[in-house]
Amino acid sequence: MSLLNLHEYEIAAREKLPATAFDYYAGGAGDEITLMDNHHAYDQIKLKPRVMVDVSKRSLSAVVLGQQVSMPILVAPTAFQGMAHDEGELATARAAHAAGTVMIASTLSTFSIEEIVQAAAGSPVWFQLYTYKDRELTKALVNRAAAAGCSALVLTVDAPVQGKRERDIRNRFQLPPHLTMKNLLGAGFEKFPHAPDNSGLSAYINTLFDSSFTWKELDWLCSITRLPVLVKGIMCAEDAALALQHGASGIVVSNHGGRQLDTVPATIDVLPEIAAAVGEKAEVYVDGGIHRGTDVLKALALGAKAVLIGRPILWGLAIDGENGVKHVMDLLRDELDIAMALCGCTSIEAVNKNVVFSGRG
Ligand code: FNR
Ligand code: LAC
Repeated sequence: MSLLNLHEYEIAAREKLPATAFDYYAGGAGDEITLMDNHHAYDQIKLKPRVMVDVSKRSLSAVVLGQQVSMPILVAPTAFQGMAHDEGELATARAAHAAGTVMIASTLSTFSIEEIVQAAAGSPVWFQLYTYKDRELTKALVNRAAAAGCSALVLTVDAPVQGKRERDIRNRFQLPPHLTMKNLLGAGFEKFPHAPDNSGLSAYINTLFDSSFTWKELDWLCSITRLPVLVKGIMCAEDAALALQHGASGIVVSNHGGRQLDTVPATIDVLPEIAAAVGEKAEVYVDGGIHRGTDVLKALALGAKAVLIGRPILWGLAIDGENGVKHVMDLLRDELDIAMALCGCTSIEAVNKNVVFSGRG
């Protein structure tokens, strides 16, 4: 029998993947408190069912950065998808296309951004940007993404240094030898450095990423591209306001899936305050811990335009490549559809904070 929900996908993926890969995908920083809170915070929020509403016709379609998607559920950028499946990011891009939604491709992908955009077959791909100390390289990545056909940049700002991920340190995490970070091939940064006592990724990030990047550099980034820039990794209203002042078209409320700074709040707990501060000025997205359609509905109710899904995509990919990712998206879509119907909502626009009991938002 096929898997029934995203939790079952995780269990099956844990059995299938090499332990080092599973740990890298599943793990978080420190004691993994934030990783767990991201999930559990959703359970504390209670939906308000509404009855005797005509819900016979329903639509989940939404518009993100001016682009129509079949549902407000997007694929979060996650690195090294080639560890989950030989077709890696290409399988994910095909599944996102089949699901009618956006894939956000990581800078640290195991296929190139050109290959990924091609696999997406006309569906929107956004490029997640990590900024390298080598400013020309950073600029070259931006230009390449635009030339490849990406329709937005997602600048990740919560990783000037890498969080302390003890699973990866313990495993001396390394990329399997047959995989490279293809976007970085020309620059010679396609492999981890030698790091016998550490996570190779941690050594890579701490050597190469630009930890001096500030709001001033966001101005610079916006000045060198015509693509809209989303800033990913915002956890408070003050930083959301700064992002907008410096040219962002939107923000992603994210704690990097609990992988950077442990003991920061669950994203869903800070979303209402940030969404209220941003108002109609820009688009607000959220990720972290979402594994049920009811979670998606709660995030929309509390102010998100759409949500991003990280790890569950990797579990789908590990189990059955493109079909697995598509099935994960379909499960979430069906669950969201049911939850909306039972809350009396027939469209995404109809979802608002009245869908949850008060106490939050
Ligand atoms: C990530 N994330 C991430 N974010 C980013 O901006 N660039 C990246 O390359 C990666 N890589 C990455 C790898 C893996 C294995 C994970 C789990 C996460 C963070 C990701 O985009 C997202 O913020 C979280 O994964 C969301 O939380 P959930 O859905 O995984 O709980
Ligand atoms: C991670 C980095 C690559 O979370 O974003 O592993």
